Amino acid sequence: MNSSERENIKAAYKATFTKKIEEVSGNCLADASLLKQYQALAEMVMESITSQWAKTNTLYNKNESKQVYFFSIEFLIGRLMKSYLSNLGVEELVQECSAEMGLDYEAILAQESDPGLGNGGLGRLMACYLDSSSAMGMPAHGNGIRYKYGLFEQRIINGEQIEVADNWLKNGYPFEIRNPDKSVIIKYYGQIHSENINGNLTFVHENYEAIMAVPYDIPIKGYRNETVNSLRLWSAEPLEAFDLPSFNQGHFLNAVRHKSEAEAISQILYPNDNGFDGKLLRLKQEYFFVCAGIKRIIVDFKRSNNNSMDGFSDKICIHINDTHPALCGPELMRVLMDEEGLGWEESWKITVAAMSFTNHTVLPEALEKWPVDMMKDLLPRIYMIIEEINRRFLLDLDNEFPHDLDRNHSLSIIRDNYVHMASLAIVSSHSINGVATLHSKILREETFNGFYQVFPKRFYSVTNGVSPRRFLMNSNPELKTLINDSIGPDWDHNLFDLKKLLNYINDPVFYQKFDAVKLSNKVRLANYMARYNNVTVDPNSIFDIQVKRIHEYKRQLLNALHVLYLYNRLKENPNLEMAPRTFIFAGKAAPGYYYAKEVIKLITAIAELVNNDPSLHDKLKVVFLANFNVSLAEIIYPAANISEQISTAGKEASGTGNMKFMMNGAITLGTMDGANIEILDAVGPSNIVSFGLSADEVHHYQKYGGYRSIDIFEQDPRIQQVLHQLIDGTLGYGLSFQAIYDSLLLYNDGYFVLKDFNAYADAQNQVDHLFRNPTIWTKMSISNVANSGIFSSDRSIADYQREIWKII
Ligand code: 9GP
Repeated sequence: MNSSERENIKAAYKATFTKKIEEVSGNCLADASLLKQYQALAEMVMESITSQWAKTNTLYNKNESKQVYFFSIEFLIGRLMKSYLSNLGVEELVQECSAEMGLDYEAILAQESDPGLGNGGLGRLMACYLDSSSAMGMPAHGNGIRYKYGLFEQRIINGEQIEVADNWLKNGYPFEIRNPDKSVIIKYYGQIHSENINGNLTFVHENYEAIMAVPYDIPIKGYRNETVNSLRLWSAEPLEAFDLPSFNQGHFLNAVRHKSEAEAISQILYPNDNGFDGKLLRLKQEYFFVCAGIKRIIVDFKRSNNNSMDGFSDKICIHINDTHPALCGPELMRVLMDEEGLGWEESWKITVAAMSFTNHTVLPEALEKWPVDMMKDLLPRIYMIIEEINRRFLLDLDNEFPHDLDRNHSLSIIRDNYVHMASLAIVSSHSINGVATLHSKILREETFNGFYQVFPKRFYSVTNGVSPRRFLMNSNPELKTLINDSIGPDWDHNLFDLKKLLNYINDPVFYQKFDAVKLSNKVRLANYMARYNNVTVDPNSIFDIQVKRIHEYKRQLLNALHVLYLYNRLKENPNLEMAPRTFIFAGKAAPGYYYAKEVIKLITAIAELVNNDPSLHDKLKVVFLANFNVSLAEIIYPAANISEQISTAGKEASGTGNMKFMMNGAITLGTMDGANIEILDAVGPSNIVSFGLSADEVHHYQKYGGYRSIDIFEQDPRIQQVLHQLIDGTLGYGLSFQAIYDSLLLYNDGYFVLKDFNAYADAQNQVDHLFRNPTIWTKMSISNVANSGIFSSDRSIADYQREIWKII
């Protein structure tokens, strides 16, 4: 485009935007608030996307290509405006025009709410996979819940986490389209009776409670291509908003009760990450979006397939993201048999061929199981089908392994009065995968070993990935520009091309530019911390960052204890030679997770102690950033020098924050857990700092014993000092962290914090030495960016396509 064409386009943009402002606000541009400016821009974006969206849907409706449907109870999508603009290829233009019109582009974008429709890794992964599928022009859609309130907003008050409702819809959401014409009725409770209709046994559901699932569709626009896939989020509504007969009889509360009971289903996201509490409402949620999603898939499929179900599993993949949507299996069976009139065998063949399942955790407390009575009562027909799936599965098992009662019991979907959702998902899927090599191995050898023996060919491994568009190009524009200037712009379609940066691995001029980018991102984060935490930090210090959900197995505690130890060293020797360090933490604790909340309190108490001690001469700072969410993450990753990935080995399925940090040049300080192992493989041992027990060692201790935390305590005066400080008032008058202290000593340190302490402290020393040699450090950092291509979610999606969905 020549410059006069560009000027014409800009003039057209400005005119349209000005007009749009009038439409959305009734004001002229000069009087329009930032919110209205954002809404005007959002409308323009939607207008440019919707015709491509319609075209993509028309194409898909011809059923020519295989469609993938991700069923997930979480989709942590983050703000979308920047992605849309950049995927449309107009971001620079909008930025330029905004500046010329005297508007604050970043402030306009900040008006968008950040939908917290997920807890962490699981939901964010789904968002990256949708982004990648569209970027690759692959038909893939999301099916989830449109929670009215997303994950709570975290405030830190007097050092403690306080939860505030996340009302992300308060100003409306401009990127969704409500499609009530595609609503689905969901039936709960009631009784099932069988009837013989024309010689066929038919199951009839009576006396049920019905609610309506109404879809809201969000376009997922591909990066600089014509593909627009859909994320469909279901909202629960009553069939009739108002019960007039009750009202007329004076039962005013009853008149609206049904409305609020129905709406409760999509009211709020359960705030547990890697945890499970068997609440009835959660089971209602799980069936709600499964039933609605499956129904629409079938309606759409049949419409474009001469009203027939032939070839369904050749054209449809139903991907179950963790066990929350595991009812997809029985629900598909129900529809195929009760509504489509197919027999059991045929329905089962279709179901298993269509379904695939990804497991995301091996933590026993996160494995879902529902009381039989609850399931039977709420979902009577679904329960009948699960029983039958189980009966047939156990029969097959008995044929293959006769009289093996133990095996039969341990693999039974229904056992000890619970329905085990992972077992259900495995039995009804043709593929089961873990999300990193180690995790998949643990699934095969431990967690699901019994199933692996029965279905060895069903087990796969697909290492997670993250969107390079969101987590590199859009959140680190300066690095993007430097990479473009160095290796050309084509890496945006193939992240493996980042390897070309290795040509600059000994180039001092490139080093300077690379360091300048990192510094600029650190300054951005330092300004944020000055503004929101009122803490001044040195941007030249090591930014050592641990951001993720607060969980015992993720071991923020190990990091915090080490900070306290470093503090003690500095107090003892104020001249200690060390690079100044800023330890940054962020993450939410599940509201009912007392221990995790104590850890937050501990970190903020250490921050108070350290940041207010002038004798440290600013060598050490500690910051806890409140309300970690996708938007904050986008500021944090580009600014990191150190990425703390220090989970107890064998516990973190993969991690994806580790990949986002790496893409932005942070060096991983990590245990050999989850995808850290693949990061080590990708960058080589000299570009990562690893430490600690291996998963095998942890497993061995857990199985056979032999670890006594008290022995470590007694032998190590550093640990003694730090642990005493937890309870002796050092951290604040009257402040005592007895529960943490007890967990480490009295309850034998279940997450091996003390066992790994020494190795961690050594690793931290190594970090300090490396950082003090800037040439080595920058080289390591560049190597991390250059070798991060394998962690693009485009690669993960390509793996799923090839191995699991069999889409060529
Ligand atoms: O804890 C895992 C995390 O390791 C992984 O990266 C992520 C995506 O696969 O899933 C997390 N699991 C959950 O959030 C709950 O199963």
